[in-house]
Amino acid sequence: MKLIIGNKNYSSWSLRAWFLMRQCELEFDEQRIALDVDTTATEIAKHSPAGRVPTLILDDCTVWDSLAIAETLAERYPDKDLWPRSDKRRAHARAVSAEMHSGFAAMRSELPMNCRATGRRIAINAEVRRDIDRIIDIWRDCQQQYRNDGDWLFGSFSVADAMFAPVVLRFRTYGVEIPESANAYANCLLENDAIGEWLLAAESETEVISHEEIGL
Ligand SMILES: N[C@@H](CCC(=O)N[C@@H](CS)C(=O)NCC(=O)O)C(=O)O
Repeated sequence: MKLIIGNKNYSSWSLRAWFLMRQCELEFDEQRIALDVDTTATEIAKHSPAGRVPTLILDDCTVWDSLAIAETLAERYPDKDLWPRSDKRRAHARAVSAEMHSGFAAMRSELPMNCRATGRRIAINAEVRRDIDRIIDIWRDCQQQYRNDGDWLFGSFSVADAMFAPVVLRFRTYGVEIPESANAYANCLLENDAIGEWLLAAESETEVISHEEIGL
């Protein structure tokens, strides 16, 4: 199968699908399409009717949208436990993943993912603060319930960790101060080999998308 992604430096939705697949040791080819250049729309349209990345090309069909990709992979590779096995835990993981997927618009627009930038400072407005606080609550709640089973949000790695991975990178870029417990989760993610691989590739990219370059 092949995963179509955008720039590793900027494309947070691409990171979600890519990280999930890499961390779960699914074999795939990847094709990167540079975002925000003259050819972007034409190149993406060759693969995705929605005109968005990530898009997953399977032998028998094409799936676009990060959450649909996660659900399709979870169905096709049940042995990989992409979602937690316990019904209750899986429902919780689905709820926070959907919340991430459909929400946090303020944080996503004000703190764009920019992997290679660090030490950026921005003024955090009330809406962004609310998003950050809610994310920290989600992580704390998961840690209180499942930490005994492992360092990931639901103990073992799941789709939920892929969904929140770009948030950790945003906090890192903009130096968002987070409580110790949230830091422990962020560090678990930042020390992950697949995330390290993604960051290295992001650093080697040369394209600059000026409207994503926020903060001093
Ligand atoms: N809801 C979609 C969002 C995908 C999305 O917005 N992707 C952006 C890149 S991160 C994109 O493809 N933008 C197209 C463009 O910049 O032309 C998902 O979960 O995959």
